[in-house]
Amino acid sequence: RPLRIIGVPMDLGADRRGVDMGPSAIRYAGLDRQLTDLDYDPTDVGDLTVARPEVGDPDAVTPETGRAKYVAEVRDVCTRLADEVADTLEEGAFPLVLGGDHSIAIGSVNGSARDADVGVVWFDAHADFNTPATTPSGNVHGMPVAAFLGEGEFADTDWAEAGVKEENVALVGIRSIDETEREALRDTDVSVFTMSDIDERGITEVTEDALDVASDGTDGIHVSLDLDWLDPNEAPGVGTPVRGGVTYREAHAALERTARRDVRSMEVVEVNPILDRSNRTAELAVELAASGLGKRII
Ligand code: DIR
Ligand code: MN
Ligand code: MN
Ligand code: MN
Repeated sequence: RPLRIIGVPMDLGADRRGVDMGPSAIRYAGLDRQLTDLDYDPTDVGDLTVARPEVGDPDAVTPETGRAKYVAEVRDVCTRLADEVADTLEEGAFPLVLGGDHSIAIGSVNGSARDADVGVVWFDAHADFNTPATTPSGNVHGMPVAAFLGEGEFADTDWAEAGVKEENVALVGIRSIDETEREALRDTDVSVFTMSDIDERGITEVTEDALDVASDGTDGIHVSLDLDWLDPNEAPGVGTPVRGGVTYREAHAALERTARRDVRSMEVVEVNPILDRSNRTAELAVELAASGLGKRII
């Protein structure tokens, strides 16, 4: 099975420098080898070019964008990433995107949804549903779900709004939401599965529900895996850790269930090697990507 690895060394959507080294760390952790063992035929197309923070204007506030740091640079990268992902699918290969901060999901989802109806499963501690009007931080990595759904300032933007239906989006493992973000989320048909849901119902049942949401009436699922979904004890190399995340086993169980469905594209994001311990978060990213792509114990 042909697969394309697309690196996106993006750190303009988050406050912590170092997440731009995520794609290198994930490759170093043995991604190519894992994929080959799984009978994929990976082609690594290298990294997209991302502007350095010194070049952009962090505090650009425009009537069009409101408060969203480096949004012009993020838009430029996401536009190119969307093309790359769409081309990959058109050529019959599976797109595996390596971040970089989570703002790049705006590009991945747009590429995946260009010629198909897609659902999205979002494994994350955060809901990533802020808009330039609601954001407390100004960081675009807290906005990608709102962006690809065309909320607020992202409405009718050709680079952000992706035509994905709210009813086909499921957020899983959520435990940190800003107040205004919570209110906006309640007004939508996005499905939110919190850590409490996982506590009460177990990871398998919750994951199956999320996969049903994303599959219902769609041509396939885009899987977005933010490593801060896991407990920080397991995944220390992330910029915005939140206690009380999923365990190592729960994470694998969820991605093993995911692999049984019609997954058409995937991204692993927010690995920050500067904050990591001996690259273990990048190694975890590789393992979980492998589970999500069909790796089984026997
Ligand atoms: C926060 C943090 N909700 C924000 N978001 C993060 O900045 O909008 N997303 N860390 O991954
Ligand atoms: Mn995220
Ligand atoms: Mn997160
Ligand atoms: Mn809406």
